[in-house]
Amino acid sequence: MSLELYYLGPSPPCRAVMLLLKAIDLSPEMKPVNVMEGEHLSEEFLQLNPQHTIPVLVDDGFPIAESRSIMMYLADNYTENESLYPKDPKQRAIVNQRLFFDIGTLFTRFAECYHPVIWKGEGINENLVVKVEEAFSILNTFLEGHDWVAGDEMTIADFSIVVTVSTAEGVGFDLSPYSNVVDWLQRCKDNMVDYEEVNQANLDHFVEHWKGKLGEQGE
Ligand SMILES: N[C@@H](CCC(=O)N[C@@H](CS)C(=O)NCC(=O)O)C(=O)O
Repeated sequence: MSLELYYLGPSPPCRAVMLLLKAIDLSPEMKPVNVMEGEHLSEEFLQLNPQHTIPVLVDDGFPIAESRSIMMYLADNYTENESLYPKDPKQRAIVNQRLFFDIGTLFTRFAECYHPVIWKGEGINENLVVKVEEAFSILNTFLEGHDWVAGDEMTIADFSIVVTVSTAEGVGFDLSPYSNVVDWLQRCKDNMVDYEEVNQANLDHFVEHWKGKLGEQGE
């Protein structure tokens, strides 16, 4: 069997997959792809993923992109722990809903609002902040009375959403109005295997790099 993950530590979708890998105690061969240097546009990488994004998992020659589908695949094939991605159709539907809420609403709104700030040094657009706040309110509602985003067990949706939420916090989005989210984030930090190493350290590295760049632009 050969299993490889093409990744870069600071990348949010890569961090989500890496948190799941720790949870299921699986160690694929790690293949760094430096997107800053354009390595994701090489002929070899485009063969694996014409969409030229990381992460990409390659399982015995079978490549799969998109972090959430990678997590579905890993949970279906590489763990006996059914609670991470339940087989029951209704429970699975809730997990899927949370994953699609993340890619379609939470992360998307965060990226629309903050990527111009992060990558282009632009000022913050308050109209877009309102949309991010609305998405965080919805997440807060999902968490009402529940320990995890899809119910009472940690699932792959928690890995997906925790990288969005922690990255938002890392670039200055105020989580304090969303008390369920604040409590859940602490629960993730306390319960996800190697959270500090896999998510926090890579996120801190990303934020440091970003702040350094902002400083350069301000000079
Ligand atoms: N929805 C994708 C997003 C992947 C993504 O955009 N990755 C970034 C790094 S964080 C990337 O590879 N960017 C290079 C590109 O889009 O060409 C996922 O969850 O895997």
